[in-house]
Amino acid sequence: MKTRAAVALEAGKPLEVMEVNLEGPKEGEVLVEIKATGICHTDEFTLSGADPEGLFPAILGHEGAGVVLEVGPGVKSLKPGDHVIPLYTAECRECEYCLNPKTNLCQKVRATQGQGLMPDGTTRFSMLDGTPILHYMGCSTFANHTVLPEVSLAKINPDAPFDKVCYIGCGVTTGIGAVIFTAKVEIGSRAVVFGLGGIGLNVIQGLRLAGADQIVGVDLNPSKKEMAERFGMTDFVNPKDVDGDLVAHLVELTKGGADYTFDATGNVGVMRTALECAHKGWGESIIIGVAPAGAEISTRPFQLVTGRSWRGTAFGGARGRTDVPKIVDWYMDGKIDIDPMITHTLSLEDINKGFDLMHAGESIRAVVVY
Ligand code: NAD
Ligand code: AHE
Ligand code: ZN
Ligand code: ZN
Repeated sequence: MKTRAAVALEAGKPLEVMEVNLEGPKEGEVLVEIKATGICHTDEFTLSGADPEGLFPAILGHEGAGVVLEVGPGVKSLKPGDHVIPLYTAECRECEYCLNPKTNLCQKVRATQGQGLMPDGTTRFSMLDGTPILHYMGCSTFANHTVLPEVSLAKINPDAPFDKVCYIGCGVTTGIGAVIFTAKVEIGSRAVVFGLGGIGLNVIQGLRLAGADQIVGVDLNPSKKEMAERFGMTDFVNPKDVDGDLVAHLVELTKGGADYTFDATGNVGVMRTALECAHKGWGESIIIGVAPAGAEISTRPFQLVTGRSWRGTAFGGARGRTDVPKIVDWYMDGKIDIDPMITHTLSLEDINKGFDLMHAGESIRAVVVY
């Protein structure tokens, strides 16, 4: 079939919206009509050329929601008409990783996914002249239709609005999951969140759900303060307004250091600050942000010797097929809020405006509706 897609032809160039060829689903695969997709900072990261796994030409996008149109041979858990959210972290429920309760990093399709290919080592997308186009993060939601492995799809409540729950495909789950599944934050905790964008706001929302007493937000952009307060931030710190050492300021503000800190910026300097303002003896710092190729984190080992822990999380530690449908239900039941964070809705033709809004710090989430 033919479908419309925004294609990343090369790093650092705007996406080009065009008609592309899409082959139907093979064994264990599913054809999905994407109804809406968010634009995450990680799409920008890969498009910029900073991603060591970035390959071109590719169809980016990993924060979508849509409807199953067709299933390939052997697919048992999905049928045409099911509403689904694509998963960049699959859940096969049978690999060594899925069977270990300590991780959500299913490896069933990860190797080929990182090469922009389906599990059989081929791509389903091509240009009209036949040039192959690569998949991205196993999702490619910047196409109106896409093909995914069955294990990379979560079946969700059919009443859920696509233009809102697409955000659960990455930002919402990553932020809330980092608090609930990775850090397992306790009632009464003090926390510091660095970066109040599409991920950091959901960390804040997760901290409020978990019953944290103090939720400090840190951002260089003061326009992020209002929305963060709406989601539960109790204190705002703009590093530009702090005289002297930021770590010392945050330790004082949290009365000795935070129980939990979260980096949602991708800046390795910020990651160090986040570790060092965690409480001596027990503070945990969770890295969510994705840093560019070649970047490295550093600190004095004494920071760890004296009881702080440095951890990381992918997709908030969520097991997609199990947890994503539950998070959709939390939204449908009013337990979490998403709508105010979707600040812009665009057509596919205008997708590059979504990247411009992100660069200008004007959007939280821009969502493309097909
Ligand atoms: P975003 O652009 O919406 O938000 C980033 C925020 O960080 C902005 O508000 C910006 O002003 C702030 N910021 C930048 N530099 C800062 C600094 N030095 N100090 C304080 N604040 C600073 O991005 P997003 O969509 O929220 O993504 C955040 C990060 O999380 C990105 O690196 C993204 O790639 C990553 N991410 C990781 C996962 C995962 O599974 N680990 C999932 C999604 C996104
Ligand atoms: N490809 C990059 C790393 C990118 C990365 O860390 N991706 C996160 C999800 S970001 C979503 O917005 C992730 O889940 N990583 C785990 C995984 O298996 O990819 C690089 O540095 O090579
Ligand atoms: Zn993302
Ligand atoms: Zn698995």
